[in-house]
Amino acid sequence: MTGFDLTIRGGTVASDTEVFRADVGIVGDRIVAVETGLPPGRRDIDAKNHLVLPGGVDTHCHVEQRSGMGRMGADDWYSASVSAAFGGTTTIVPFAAQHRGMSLKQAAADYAALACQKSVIDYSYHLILSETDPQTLQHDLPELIRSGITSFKVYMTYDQLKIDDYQMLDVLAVAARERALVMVHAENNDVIRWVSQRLLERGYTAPKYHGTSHVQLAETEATNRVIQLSRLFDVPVLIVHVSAREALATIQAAQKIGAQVYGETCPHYLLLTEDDMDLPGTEGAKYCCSPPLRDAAAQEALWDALRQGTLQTLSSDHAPYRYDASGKLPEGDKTTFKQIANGLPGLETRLPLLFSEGVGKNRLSIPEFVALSATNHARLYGLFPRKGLLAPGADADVAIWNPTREVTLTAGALHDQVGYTPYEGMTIKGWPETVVSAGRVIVENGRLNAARGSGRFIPRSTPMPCTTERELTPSTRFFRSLTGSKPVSL
Ligand code: DUC
Ligand code: ZN
Ligand code: ZN
Repeated sequence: MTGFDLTIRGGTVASDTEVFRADVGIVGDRIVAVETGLPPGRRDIDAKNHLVLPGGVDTHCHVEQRSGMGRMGADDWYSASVSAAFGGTTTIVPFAAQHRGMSLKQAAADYAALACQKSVIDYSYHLILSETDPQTLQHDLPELIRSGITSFKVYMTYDQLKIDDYQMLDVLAVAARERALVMVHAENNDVIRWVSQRLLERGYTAPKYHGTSHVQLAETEATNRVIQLSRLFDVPVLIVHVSAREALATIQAAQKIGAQVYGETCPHYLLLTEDDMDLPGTEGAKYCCSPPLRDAAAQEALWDALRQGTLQTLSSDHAPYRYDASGKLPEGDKTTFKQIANGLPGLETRLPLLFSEGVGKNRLSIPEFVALSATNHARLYGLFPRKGLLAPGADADVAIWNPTREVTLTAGALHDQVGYTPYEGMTIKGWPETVVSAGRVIVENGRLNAARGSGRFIPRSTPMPCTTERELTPSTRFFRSLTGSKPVSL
């Protein structure tokens, strides 16, 4: 084949199953060849001694979004997408959030307008659903799913966002009918509320009490509850940001009996612990996220779960709240654990951390890294085979990694607007030095070469978990029939 616009030459290519020597030939925005000995293109990149991997796909990040607590993140679509690109991620899927009283369709339209003006890499978005009225569930949601927004998140906690079990059943029924993937923030709201109230009454206000109030059993209980609810219709659910051992065991047990449960975790649950919330003054606020950081045993269990496939994706859950009154500390040094914005930044550090701590420390193979960083995201959320692999026909999204380059992480060197990194001073090994998005070399020699708004919206197909045809039991068939408008016979 001749006439490549770009070839990436002499590198070690990997997929989620194999590692092999090949050149990658690109025409326009697509990969057209992956084989050895390709002829020169109009431009050649020498990838000798480098790994040539699919650009990362980050399917859980918060960008230009107001939180359940009403707090605005520091990153807009421009800064977030630039930061993602520098960290080797070429597709992001954040959230268009419907807050109470808002039209879902309007929330999605407003969000789309922001994204298309600013993102420098390809993107889609999920929805966040906080209303379950007929307009939302019967009209807006099905229409948005059919337009390529094929997943959405619901919350079991946060007074301003949570849905109850009855609403959850309504939501799961629509997902089953429309073949969309439901992402769930699984924590028991009342347990957290009850414990928090008692702690505050007794003057326990420091950041570390965030961890105390988000006790592990709150995550276990909610995880189990939504899994059981999903079984009524045999509909897939994906538990986001799994942090704890018991929640993992619950997911594993449900998978064993055939429940369609998928799971995600994030770098901070693998690398940080509850001790990080226990720093002098309010410093621990930088480490408050929900669910909270756990302990070393949880970290080991999460690594195991990533290797064994209990959890399929590693997302950043980038939630960029600055360490000031706009984010983490609305009441300055008087801020209680209950007022701290929940979440950690991590779009740019997600893959370098996973590479260094995973591949570099022999916890993960290179194919496992590719699966957890890109391929599984693409499959689970309806982006495959356009994203998440290097093969003819796929989008030319490539991260060229120097596996031996050492980098010391500092907030000043990152490209988000958060102003701190939880990993300040940590030295890691391996960095995505050159990043190609839709055939454009957008990061090279530490510089960005991409215009605002040059990323594209990618309509998503039916998520893989929702495509599997399963034989329904008579009971599931019956309960599914109750979600339609036709009369059912008992
Ligand atoms: N849930 C998230 O998914 N991200 C940040 C905070 C939260 O509660
Ligand atoms: Zn969440
Ligand atoms: Zn999140």
